[in-house]
Amino acid sequence: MAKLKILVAPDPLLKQKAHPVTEVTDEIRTILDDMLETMYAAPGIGLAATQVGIDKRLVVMDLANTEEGEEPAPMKFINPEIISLSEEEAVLEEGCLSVPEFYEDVIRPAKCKVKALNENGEEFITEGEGLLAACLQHEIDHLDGELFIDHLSRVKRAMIIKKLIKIKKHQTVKM
Ligand code: GNR
Ligand code: NI
Repeated sequence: MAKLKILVAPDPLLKQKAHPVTEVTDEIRTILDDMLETMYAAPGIGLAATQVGIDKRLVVMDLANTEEGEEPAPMKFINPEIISLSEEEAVLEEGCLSVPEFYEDVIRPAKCKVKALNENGEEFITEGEGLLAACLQHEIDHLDGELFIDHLSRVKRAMIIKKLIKIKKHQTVKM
């Protein structure tokens, strides 16, 4: 297992549309495990391969509240695709490991249905609402080069990017 480096906006790699996985191999299963390790260490509830500079349509998530005693519930998605979205919308405060320290309300379809492959290359469908729906859409957005701040007003987005650039300028390289 290896912990990967999470890219922080603005980074041109975060704006790239990731390519589908053509074959589910041991290499893919290793990347998914490394992504889970990276996500748990961050900590976060989801992570897309784009965020760790890997150009593949891979997502991991775990929405279990382990602080409340729930067992970890890792989820792995290969080539996830939204197959339906509700007309009804919902607002949820989102954060992102690639937009650290900023939390904003995002309006999205309240429910979604996603088709993906599991780590054995078998197709499955997940249907969700609430945090699961928001997280699935947030992660699939990453694979398409979109961040949650792209759902905010231009003014809010520009303000956040400006602050992130300022923070980066003041950072010294970690050795
Ligand atoms: O850790 C995360 N929390 C979160 C909260 C609300 C909606 C989406 C998320 S995903 C985020 C981790 C992340 O950046 N995934 O891409
Ligand atoms: Ni994110």
